[in-house]
Amino acid sequence: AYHDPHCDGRQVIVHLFEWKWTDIAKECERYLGPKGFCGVQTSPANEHAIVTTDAMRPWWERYQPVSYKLVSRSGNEAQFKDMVQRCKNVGVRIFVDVVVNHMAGLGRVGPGSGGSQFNSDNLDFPGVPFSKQNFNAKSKCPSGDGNVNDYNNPANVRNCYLVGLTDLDQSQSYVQDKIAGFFNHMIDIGVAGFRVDAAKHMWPNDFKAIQGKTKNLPEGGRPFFYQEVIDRNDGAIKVNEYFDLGYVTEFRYLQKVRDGANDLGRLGGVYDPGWGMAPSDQAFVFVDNHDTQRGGGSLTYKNGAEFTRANAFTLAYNYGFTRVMSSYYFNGDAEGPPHNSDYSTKDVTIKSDGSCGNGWVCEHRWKPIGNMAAFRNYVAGTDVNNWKYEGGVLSFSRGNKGFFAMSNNDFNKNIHTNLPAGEYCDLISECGTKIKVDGSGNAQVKPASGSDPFVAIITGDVG
Ligand code: LAG
Ligand code: CA
Repeated sequence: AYHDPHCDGRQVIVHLFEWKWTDIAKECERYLGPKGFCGVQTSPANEHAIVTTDAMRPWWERYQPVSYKLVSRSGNEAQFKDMVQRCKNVGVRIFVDVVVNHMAGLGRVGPGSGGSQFNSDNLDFPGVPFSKQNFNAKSKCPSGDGNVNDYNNPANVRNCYLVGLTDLDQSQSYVQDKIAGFFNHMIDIGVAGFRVDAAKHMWPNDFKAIQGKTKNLPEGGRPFFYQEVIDRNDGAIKVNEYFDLGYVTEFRYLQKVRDGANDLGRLGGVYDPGWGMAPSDQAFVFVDNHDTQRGGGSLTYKNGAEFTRANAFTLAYNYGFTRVMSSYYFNGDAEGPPHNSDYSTKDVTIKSDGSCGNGWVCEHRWKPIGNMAAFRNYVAGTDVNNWKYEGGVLSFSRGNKGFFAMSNNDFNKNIHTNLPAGEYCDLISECGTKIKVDGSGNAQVKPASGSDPFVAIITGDVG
């Protein structure tokens, strides 16, 4: 019920981490719409704490909610509305990261990014309002220090404070109403769905009750939900507890695709039911996210070619619903987005070669990544066939609609494509080379450029 992203069959979401609403609106119009992206995952849109103590304006202050007013480091409500509308106009939907497991951490005080006062130690958030009785009481949390510290005990994971963040009691009707009201406000504005932060730390039935109070989209249908559930076969909480509530993040995929990007033959096993991985129609997959790129053992933009292979493959293959990470360059783990001297976030600038400036990485604009969105859209619903790993080149077809090949280095190889005879534009290089398929479906396959050792072709036009 919560698995339709409402983007006309498009298949790829990009997380524009820490981007301002004004820049996201422009990116929808100038790049994401034309390239066939389904949507954008935004950073949390609601009011958050302003952290100047442990670090100066770290990115993670946005995971410390203060109220559900739409005023954040990315912009105000008017800018948010303008973004949602402008993106929607070019076929790109907005998916908001919602942080509703908790409010700001102990020790934090107001004002927040929207000017609301609050005091975490007193469990007082007048901007909602939430007060002491709306939070999980110590008596419900089986943990000596009140923090989550035993992943083998669901009550510990879900009723205790995650890294000191004041834990809301979502079993209360009042709390559910406030959270659903926050979702409904964004749905009224035109948002199509949500990434549910820390879903693992909320009881599935409580969240189900919140969804029950959430309205349909104005155009009809249930909002899209994907639940952040980190399940690496390392505790009591399993992804399948959340299948009814939307897609679930599949973190075992990150490890599988990292290992495969260095040893391409292993990519055939990226979906491993033996590991308990979610089936394709439940799995939300990605090469990295904003947490794992800061020490989660995943590939990141810093890995260059391997990271590019992992992403191109993810989009070419047929497992899960896909998200691409789009980052800013960073050294320290807490470092916030590129900023001006007053700590306001810098604009995203676009250079003449299409790459981004001002400290933004824009992985989604790397050709073997961004140009694969159209491939995935076109071949959706087809099987992976003709899997072949030979001479360092991995290739496969998607039914008789698409063909993909990649290697660690340049290549030039005769391969069966499973496509009808014809001359097809390579999508990766934006038709920098054409691939000629003969009457038996074979082709001499050579990338347009040896520095981007990928080829992707489809039998029709890009979206
Ligand atoms: C998530 N998913 O389930 C987010 O993806 C992740 O980025 C969030 O942690 C986490 N859950 C809570 O929403 C991030 C940082 C933490 C940070 C937290 C709150 O990874 O490091 O904790 O956001 O801002 C910070 C400090 C802690 C401190 C805590 C409370 O790093 O030392 O205890 O704030 O004040
Ligand atoms: Ca909780």
